[in-house]
Amino acid sequence: GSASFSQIQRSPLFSSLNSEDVSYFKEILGDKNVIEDEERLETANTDWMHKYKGSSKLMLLPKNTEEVSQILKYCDSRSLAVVPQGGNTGLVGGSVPVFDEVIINLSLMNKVLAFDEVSGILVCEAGCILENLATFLDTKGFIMPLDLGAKGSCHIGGNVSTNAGGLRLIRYGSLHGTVLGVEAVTANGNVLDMLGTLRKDNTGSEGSLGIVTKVSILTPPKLSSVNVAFIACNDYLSCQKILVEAKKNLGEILSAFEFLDNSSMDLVLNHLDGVRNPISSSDNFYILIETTGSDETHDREKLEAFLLKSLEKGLVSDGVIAQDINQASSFWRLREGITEALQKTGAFYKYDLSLPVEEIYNLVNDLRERLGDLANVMGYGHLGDGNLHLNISIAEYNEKVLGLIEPFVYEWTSKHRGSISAEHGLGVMKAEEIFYSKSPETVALMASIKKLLDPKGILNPYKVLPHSAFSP
Ligand code: FAD
Ligand code: 2HG
Ligand code: ZN
Repeated sequence: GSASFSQIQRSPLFSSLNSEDVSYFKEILGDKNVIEDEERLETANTDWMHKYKGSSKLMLLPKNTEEVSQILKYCDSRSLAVVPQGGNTGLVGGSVPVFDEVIINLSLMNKVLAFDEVSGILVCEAGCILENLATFLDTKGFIMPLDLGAKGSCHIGGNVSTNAGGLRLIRYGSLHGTVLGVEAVTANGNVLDMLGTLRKDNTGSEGSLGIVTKVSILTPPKLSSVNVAFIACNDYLSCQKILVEAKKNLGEILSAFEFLDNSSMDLVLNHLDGVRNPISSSDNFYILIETTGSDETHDREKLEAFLLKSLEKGLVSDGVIAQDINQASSFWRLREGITEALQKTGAFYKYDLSLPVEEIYNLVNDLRERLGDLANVMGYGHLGDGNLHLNISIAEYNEKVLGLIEPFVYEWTSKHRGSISAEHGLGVMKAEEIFYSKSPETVALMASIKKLLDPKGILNPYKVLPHSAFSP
């Protein structure tokens, strides 16, 4: 396999689960929310990519904050390590146990608690599925400020804990900005109620500092006019110029700017059913542009004029604007479906990088040159945010090829002052690589915060921070 679990040692400081523990959990949660069933454990132990796999013997399904608190208080006193789990859609192996950590899955905590129709402030439990929240808000005339391909399964608590980015960041900003407050439980079972008051900065801790139990989030109003254009262009320089033009000409209505290269397009066309390239002659790059505004005629005119101008300037070789919502979804499918299509190839390596926009495709080209015909290199992502998703697909996992990719990709990124963890988090995949994008001082500070909030280190061990951060 490609996961580097084999290099990690189980910490001898943690105890092992015994039958008394299980009885205690049954007492507080009820029998049916203490899961020992092998099939269900198999699913909960395995990550979305089927790349990381733990061997937990127990999954707990708390129904409320009080139960989360009781669980953690007990686990802390017994030195039982735990892994908080939301929708288990994470892409860095953060949401599954490495060894036998107890899985605390939040899926039963799925209630909307309050919605203020004037301010747009939503308060809900952490286990709410993102898409369900979006559906709920739709009836009220609002939308979620974030959207991502995993919306049908991921939880808002998981989104907040990884500070997920996604497809609308260019418009609504980072979740840090729209999450107004959280309620969280720390390792010793203390409930921190910071709901709705503070602009709390504990997002992005990936379950290593506490379990998020409730979230308060500012939601934007739903606007009546959404348009999606799908365009092709010949070279990466044109993609950058189109981005600049889109920001200038579409300004306040721009709500997504996504790109994929032709190998990503081929992958999607080959592996997903019912998709087709809306551009008749294939090209090297594709860009999806979405606008969201309040005046259909005005917005559409703007988008059409923008497209025409880009064609005249020779930046765009061809382009289409979706005629209806079905066509718009079919354009989105080509971009959002890449992760799912990759899943259907033999094996893949995944990198989630922030880089200066002008450097993004140089890395893709450099890696392609380095790997030759050993593997297929794909570049796509949130170009408007300077976020490249670099994926390499290969028939089967191969240490030699991995050795050509790492540390090359990390060093390349570090050299260009980028981040090796743009939006997916570090998880177990990149805990040891944190120094490529954070200074030793920053990592030391993160470790001391961790120590303060979780002295025994029971919360999501082996994730986010490197082993060395805890050695004297
Ligand atoms: P999980 O995978 O269950 O957990 C992720 C991490 O958060 C783990 O470390 C876990 O321990 C921790 N955690 C979960 N819930 C809690 C909680 N309540 N309290 C404390 N810690 C918790 N990510 C992006 O940023 N942008 C994208 O565009 C994007 N697109 C994706 C598309 C697909 C098809 C897939 C499969 C994934 C995508 N992701 C994306 C990655 C992933 O979906 C997001 O990171 C998502 O936010 C994870 O939510 P989850 O509920 O599934 O969390
Ligand atoms: C996306 O933007 C997700 O589609 C997943 O963040 C990226 O699969 C990936 O590498
Ligand atoms: Zn992404």
